[in-house]
Amino acid sequence: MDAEQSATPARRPRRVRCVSTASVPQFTNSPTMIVMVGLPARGKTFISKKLTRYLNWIGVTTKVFNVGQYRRDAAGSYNSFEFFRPDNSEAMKIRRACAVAALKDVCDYFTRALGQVVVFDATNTTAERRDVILGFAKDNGYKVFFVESICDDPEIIAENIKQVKLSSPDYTDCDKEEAAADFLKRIECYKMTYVPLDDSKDRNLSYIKIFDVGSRYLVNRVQDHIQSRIVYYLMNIHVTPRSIYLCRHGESELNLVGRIGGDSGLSPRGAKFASALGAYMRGQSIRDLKVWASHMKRTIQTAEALGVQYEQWKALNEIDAGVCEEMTYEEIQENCPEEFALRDQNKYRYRYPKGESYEDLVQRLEPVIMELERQENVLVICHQAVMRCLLAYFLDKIADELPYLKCPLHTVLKLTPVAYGCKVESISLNIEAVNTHRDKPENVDVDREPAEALETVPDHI
Ligand SMILES: *[C@@H]1O[C@H](CO)[C@@H](O)[C@H](O)[C@H]1NC(C)=O
Ligand SMILES: CC(=O)N[C@H]1CO[C@H](CO)[C@@H](O)[C@@H]1O
Repeated sequence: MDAEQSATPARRPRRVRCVSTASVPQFTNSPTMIVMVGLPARGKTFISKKLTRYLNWIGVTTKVFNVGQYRRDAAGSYNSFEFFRPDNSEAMKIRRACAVAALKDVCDYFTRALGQVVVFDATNTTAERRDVILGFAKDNGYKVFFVESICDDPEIIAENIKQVKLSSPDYTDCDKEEAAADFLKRIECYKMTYVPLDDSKDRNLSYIKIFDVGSRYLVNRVQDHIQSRIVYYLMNIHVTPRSIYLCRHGESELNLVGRIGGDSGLSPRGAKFASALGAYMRGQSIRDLKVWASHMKRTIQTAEALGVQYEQWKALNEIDAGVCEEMTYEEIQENCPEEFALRDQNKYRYRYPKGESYEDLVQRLEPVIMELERQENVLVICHQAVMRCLLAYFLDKIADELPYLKCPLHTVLKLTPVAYGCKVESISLNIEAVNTHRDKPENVDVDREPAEALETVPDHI
């Protein structure tokens, strides 16, 4: 016993608890710069944003630095492609200064914000520019991984310009046709100096080249775990239009009585939802819809009512509440008030004794996300905590917000990728159900009164 403890013998002994960091392996000890390479309209910003969203979700702190945004801030309003001509020395100066400013901010992000990865979203089409970045990274002890997007299909490029470039701040008050023409000329300016990564000259660099939006890849010198995860992710994503439908099982017998977890079947209203869900999905008339459920009775009964084939994923099972399984919130407060408070203090990190945390759940769901990326139209019938984790991935929600995302029973969320993000439609199937959402109470102190702890518990029988 140390001096401090023996000096305060009256203190209530506290269970030593393990903060659940173990579920997130320390991916990298030196920060990594992911540097995008390629002509404009090759999907670099799309890849940057998507990859950043993924890395943050798996627990690797990541941020995008878009050099184009620095240019817009520095050079003021945009006139025309002339700005991007290699012989425009005034503009070149501005562009170089922007890159320097962006690199300085990268430094700050790694040192002050404790970031682990940055995605440097610039065109970086010349070997000289890449050398500047490599020198900078070497001086600071950062690893560099290049992601080059190569595409010469005019249709794909025209589509990309239409989808994202015309809504860029550069072209706000511009005629669409004129803007597209200007953008094509801008691409020509870059082409004058563009040197792709070279199989022989750049053979010591770490990179992935993505050809024609993923029809072919070339991967060179993967240095570590995080780069390998990035490569795997980039090889699984696609841009084919599709929708992902997320919902929970129909209301269960345990939902009715306010008990968490367990493995009960559907209530009569839950069964009604299951058939309504079947009707709704048939109304969407999707060819080749995949349906996924968990290994738990309530999702299986919901999926069965659809009358189509479905797959079962154990990874989709509800968060394991350990010793609190099948308890009501009132009972948790009664039997383990300290646990209840600790969970309210950090709901994302909190791990139920002999159970899981939300953070654990995200790690368990990573293969589900990867497969969702590979698939097209999918309906995922899952559980409240699971749905929150999946939703957070698609909507780019931070860990603090994730455990409080609203995922009511008997409501389908339809997610459709648009431009750089995801459109969400919330479809209530108009079948009553109990509310299972408990907001964070104001007082999260371990010494709070029971009434304060139970303030936000939803009604139940
Ligand atoms: C690659 O690295 C090797 C070993 O460090 C070195 O000898 C070689 O010159 C490098 N090649 C290039 C093209 O930089
Ligand atoms: C076209 C181009 O070279 N884009 C950027 C690549 O990154 C460097 C940073 O070293 C910038 O200077 C460029 O503007």
